[in-house]
Order: sequence, then structure tokens, then C-alpha cells
Amino acid sequence: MAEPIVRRYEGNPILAPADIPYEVETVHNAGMAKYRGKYMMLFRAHKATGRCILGLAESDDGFRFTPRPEPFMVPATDGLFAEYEAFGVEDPRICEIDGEYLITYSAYSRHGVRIGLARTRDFESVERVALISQADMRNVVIFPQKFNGRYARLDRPHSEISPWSIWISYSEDLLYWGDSRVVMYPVKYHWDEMKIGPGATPIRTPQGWLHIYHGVFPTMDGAIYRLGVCLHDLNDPAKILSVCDRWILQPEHECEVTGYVHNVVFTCGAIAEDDGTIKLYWGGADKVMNVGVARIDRLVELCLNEGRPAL
Ligand code: BMA
Repeated sequence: MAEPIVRRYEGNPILAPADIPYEVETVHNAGMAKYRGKYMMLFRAHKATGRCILGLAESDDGFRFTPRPEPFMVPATDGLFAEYEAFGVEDPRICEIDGEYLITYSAYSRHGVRIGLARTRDFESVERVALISQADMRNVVIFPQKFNGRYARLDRPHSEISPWSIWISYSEDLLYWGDSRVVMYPVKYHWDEMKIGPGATPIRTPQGWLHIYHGVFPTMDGAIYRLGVCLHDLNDPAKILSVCDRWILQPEHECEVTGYVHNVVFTCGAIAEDDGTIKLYWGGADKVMNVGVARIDRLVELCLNEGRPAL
């Protein structure tokens, strides 16, 4: 059998609700970062109310994680954030830039879903910075480098009119974002035809920014969430050099097929290693966290050799 693109860790799932020392029903869609040599996993967890909080677990090897005794971020209780996070906080991404860690997360309320930006320097205290989108935006992923002095982010507006596509926006101060344009479309009758969205914080490679995203396909049995990969130009991230035409990971393991929402693999984070591999982390069926290893050069080759245009 051919070597899988993403080799699943044999100990999956690596984190599950029963491992958490406080009440949670799910542990999934975690943003990832390396902090002082440790792997930090900022996971989303449903409470039994159906609303979500963010918890933190850490690891020395990227495979065996120890959860902190308390949640890391729960919905804010005062100010503007309290109003817009009232229904919960979800799907965090972490971007390390200028010595701090930016956390972008979905903030849910009766007003819809918008994106909150928080930051931490030490994974002990966390400070909310701003709400950086209106409704209805999700999956905001900030590039870990500025372009001509500006931050760049990928996002995915909800839209019933145009395809659910990936967009880019820029900001000088992280607060006000603009110069927005669409960079990638789903493709009809492909595995990602229904919608696509940014996934893990992009990883810099000599050939471009490697971006692992999710794509959704509707079936008579419900939607299937899979992961794909594309390559953004190193100096102009609005330019996607190529999108790999095939998925790189689909629900196969029992814990990806059955869980809180069936048939879902969903990533919010990956960690690049010095040996040319990445550790890719994904939520399985919106219930548990998994990890797998992939070679960066193989992912790049897949984009370049089995590619399709982005738009
Ligand atoms: C999306 C998001 C993800 C989730 C996925 C599958 O719309 O809500 O957080 O993993 O659906 O349920």
C-alpha cells in the first residue's frame, strides 16, 4: 500500500472528553503553537449546554498531552465581548508573531458569529484585543509574517449567494482590516464543492506558504469534512500558486466517522518540525483530537504536480 499522505499516530485519539479534569462533552478543533519547546493545544470543548469554551493542554513530544486543570477561555462576562460571545467561543487558531501569540476564534451570540482576537505571551494570561469582523465570518487564520508592513489573514464569509470561498484581508494594526479579495473557490462536483475554509496557520516553505484547509461535500447521508492543501505565493499571499486537486485526509478512523458530528476531520493547527515534517492536528467527528505526520516536501509536490487553479 502507498505511504499515506498523513500518517495517523497509532495512539489516536490523543485527547478526549474523559481526559479533561472539568466537565466537557467534546475536545476538538484545536489551535496549535510551540511555546518554550512545548506543544500547546488550545482546544474547543462543548459543555452539556451545547455551548463551547476553550481549554488548554500541553505536551513535550506533540503526542501525549496534559490538560490544564481549568479552562483557558470562557465567554467574556463584561463589555462588548460579553455581548458577542454569549453563545460560546469556538475553533481557535494561533499565530506566533513578534514574540506574542495571536488567537483568532469564533464568537457566537444572538447576533450571529464573528471573529474575536485575543493574545497571550505566556499561555497563562490572555487578553482580548478586538472583535475583528462583523457577522457572518469564520475560520480566520493570520499569517505568521507581515507583508509590506501589513498583517494578512485568510477568512471565510458565510454566503448564500456566492460560493463559500476563502478570502484574504490586510491590516496595519490588527484592528481594522480591508483590501479584501477572494483567493480561492470550491470546485463543482469535487470533494470540496459545498464550501471551503481556512484551516491551520500557514507554514512557510521555500516554495510558498503551505496552507491546509477544509472542504465539505454534501451527501444524502450528511456533509463530509475533509482536508486539502494549497500553496500561497511567499511574497503575495493573495496569489495561490496551486491547489492540490485531491484531499489529503478524510474521515476513516472510527473516531472520525462517529462522534458528536459524524464524518468530520477539521484542522485549526499544524506544527512544522526541523526534520521536514509537520505534525497535523485535527478534530475527529467534533469529539476528540487526533494527530498525524506528513512530509512538507510531499505536500508541496502534491500542490505543484496534482494542482488545479485556485479560482
Ligand atoms: C463547521 C464548524 C466546525 C465543525 C464543522 C463540522 O461548520 O462548526 O467547527 O467542526 O462544522 O461540524
